[in-house]
Amino acid sequence: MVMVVVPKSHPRYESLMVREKLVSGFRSGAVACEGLIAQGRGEAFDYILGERTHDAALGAVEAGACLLLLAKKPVISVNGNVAALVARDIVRLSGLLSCPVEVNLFYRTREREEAVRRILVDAGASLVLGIGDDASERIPGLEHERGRVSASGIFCADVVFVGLEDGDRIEALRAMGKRVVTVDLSPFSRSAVASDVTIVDNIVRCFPLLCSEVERLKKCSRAELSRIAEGFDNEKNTARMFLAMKDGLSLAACGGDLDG
Ligand code: PTJ
Repeated sequence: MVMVVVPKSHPRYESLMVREKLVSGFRSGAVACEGLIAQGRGEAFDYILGERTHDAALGAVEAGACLLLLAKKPVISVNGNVAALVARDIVRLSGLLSCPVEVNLFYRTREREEAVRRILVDAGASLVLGIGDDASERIPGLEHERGRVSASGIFCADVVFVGLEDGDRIEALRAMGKRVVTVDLSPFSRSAVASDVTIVDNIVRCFPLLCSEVERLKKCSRAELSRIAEGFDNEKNTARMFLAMKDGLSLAACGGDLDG
C-alpha cells in the first residue's frame, strides 16, 4: 500500500483529503469500489460550480431543514460514501431531530453493513437501523438490495434524507407517499429530479450547514416552517443550479480561474 503525505500547501489539499476519507472508507470495507467512481463524478460537477455553495443550494438547505423538522417520523438513510464523508454530522443531525439513522446499501453485503455501522458508532451513533434481519421490509417495486429497509426506520418514515444515490429508490419512496430531501452534486441525476428538496452541493460542505439550519429553525412555529417548505420549488431551484454551472463554464471560457 503506497502512503503519500499531501502537504497542506498543496493547492488541492482539501479535495485530496476528502478523497483520502473515501479511500480509507474503502479500505475499511464501508465504501464500495463503485463509490470511488461516484465521488469522481461528483468532483467533476463540483469543479464546474467553483467548489463553493451557491445561493440556490442554501435555499434548498433551508427548505430541507424545514421538511425534516415538520416530519413526524424522519429518518437519515446512510450509504458507504455518506458514512465515510460526513459520519459526525449525521450523528449530529440525528440528535437534533431525535431520529434514527439507517444503513441502506446498493452493493449490500453483511460485511459492508457492519463496516458502515462501525463508522457511525465510532462517530457517536447509539442506534443504527438496517443491519441484518432488521432490513426485512421491502420498498414496493424495488427488486435490488436498496429495496430492503427497516420496519421501524425508512419503511414507516414520512420524510427520508437520502444522499448520493441513483434515483430509482427516491421515486419508489415518493410513490409510497414519503417526502425526500437529497444531496447530489449532479442536477441531471434522477435523484435531483425525483426529490422534494435537492441540495446540489458537495455533501462535505452542505451537511454541516443543514445541521446548523435545523438548529436555527427549531425555534420556528410549524406554520412558519410549512410556509418556507411549501414556498420552495425544487424544479426552479435545480434550474438555478444549472445556470450556476453555465456561469462557471462561461467564467472558465473567459479565462477565469476556477481553481480559485
Ligand atoms: O454504498 P452503496 O453500496 O449504497 O453505493 C453507493 C454509491 C454511491 C456507489 C451508489 O449510490 C451509486 O452508484 O450512486 P450513483 O448512481 O453513482 O450516484 C451518486 C451521485 O452522487 C452522483 O450523481 C454524484 O454526482 C453524486 N456525488 C458523488 N459524490 C458527491 C456527490 N454529491 C454530493 N457530494 C459528494 N461528495
